[in-house]
Amino acid sequence: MATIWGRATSSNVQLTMWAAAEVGLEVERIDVGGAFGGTDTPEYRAMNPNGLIPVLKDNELVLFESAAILRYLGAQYGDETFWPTDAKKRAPLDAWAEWTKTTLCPVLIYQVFWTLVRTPSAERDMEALSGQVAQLGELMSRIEGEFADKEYLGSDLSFADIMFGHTLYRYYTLPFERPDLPNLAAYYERLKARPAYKEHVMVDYSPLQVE
Ligand SMILES: N[C@@H](CCC(=O)N[C@@H](CS)C(=O)NCC(=O)O)C(=O)O
Repeated sequence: MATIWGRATSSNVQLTMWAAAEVGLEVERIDVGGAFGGTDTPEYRAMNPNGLIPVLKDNELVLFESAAILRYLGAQYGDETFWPTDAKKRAPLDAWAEWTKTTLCPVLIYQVFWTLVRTPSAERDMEALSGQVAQLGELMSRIEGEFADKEYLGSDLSFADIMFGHTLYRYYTLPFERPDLPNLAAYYERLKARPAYKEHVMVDYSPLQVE
């Protein structure tokens, strides 16, 4: 059995747990990070010198960075749909995975989520937030067309859906106005119907809420 270190409320942990479940890898999750602490010990720093979550241990392999963990799980345990071995099939999926991590998440997680959930209300910059929310809607509209004639980013669920799809629980549950994107909304409904998404991604983040 593999091990993942990281609290269940962390979006980066969620995507690795969801990926492991989808590729059929049994994982024991150990609560560290946030209120649990435990990321600053020499033992933990030896696994991840950044002192961040998640960390995966699979036999002798110890790995940090959620995107690297996701790609490892795909390459090691995923089938041809989840992780196409043909680079020409995998690369267009990877473009959306990378776009999620480098373009979408900085706005959704590190700006909007951070402001609404992790910043005391008296300190929230609501003017900046409204610009960020508008930017977020525009970013989401860029991926809307991907779901016009298919159910997932590839032919069925792939590593790219894990990276992109895990962001949608927060996108659709945070209190802000969203543009009408019917294909994206239908895609989110499909994800919500997956047991592993429900278990690992649709995790109540109210313990992180500061007033
Ligand atoms: N680029 C890293 C970022 C990891 C990261 O920032 N993790 C956050 C949680 S999402 C963390 O460790 N925060 C400190 C904590 O929870 O104690 C990754 O994708 O794994």
